[in-house]
Amino acid sequence: MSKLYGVPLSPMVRKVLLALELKQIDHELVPVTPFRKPEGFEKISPLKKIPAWEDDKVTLADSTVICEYLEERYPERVLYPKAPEEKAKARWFEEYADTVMLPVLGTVFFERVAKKLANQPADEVKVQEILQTKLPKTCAYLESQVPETGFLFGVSLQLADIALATHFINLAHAGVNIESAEYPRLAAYIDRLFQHPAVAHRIAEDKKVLGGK
Ligand SMILES: N[C@@H](CCC(=O)N[C@@H](CS)C(=O)NCC(=O)O)C(=O)O
Repeated sequence: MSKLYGVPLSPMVRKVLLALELKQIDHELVPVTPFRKPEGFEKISPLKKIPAWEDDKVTLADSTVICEYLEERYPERVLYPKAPEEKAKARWFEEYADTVMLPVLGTVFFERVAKKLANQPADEVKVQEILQTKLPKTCAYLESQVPETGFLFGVSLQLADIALATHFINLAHAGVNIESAEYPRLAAYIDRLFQHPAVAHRIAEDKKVLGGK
């Protein structure tokens, strides 16, 4: 059976999990956390990061690389737009999520939630700095990009939406919600993302792990 290495609370692992769920691809989740990586993990993930993927044909690292592979190998439920200009834009959103949202939103989650799970103290000074300086810039940019209705490329949820959703899920787990008074389009778009059944399912699964923490 194909294997996904990682844990569902990692935003990049959740991105792949959502793609697997939408495409209904059987897989086994092999738990690997950023805090504890198995001996020899670099043979599967050269940068020792999660997620990594292993199946009968390949071993791959990086959520974007894995998702593009899944799209080409399992094209039944399409997760990227077809038109080249839209597909390029979708890839841009994945790149933006990876390069900007992971260090900004991901750090808030890491400090407040992941460290708590690992019994380590949060650096709240770092969190406040991000919330006051970096997060507003990210939200302002996304406010200018997201549509008033539906998802980024129409009525169905695609990979670009998932790439953004996964970070907003973790931000919400860290107790930060995007205010509709400040970012009306973005807040409404996030509501639509969170109401999508696959996304809602992942949030419910996360809450089982997080419990009362
Ligand atoms: N560009 C990568 C980023 C992966 C990444 O940074 N994963 C984090 C967890 S969300 C990780 O494994 N960090 C551990 C480390 O950097 O050693 C992707 O999209 O998969």
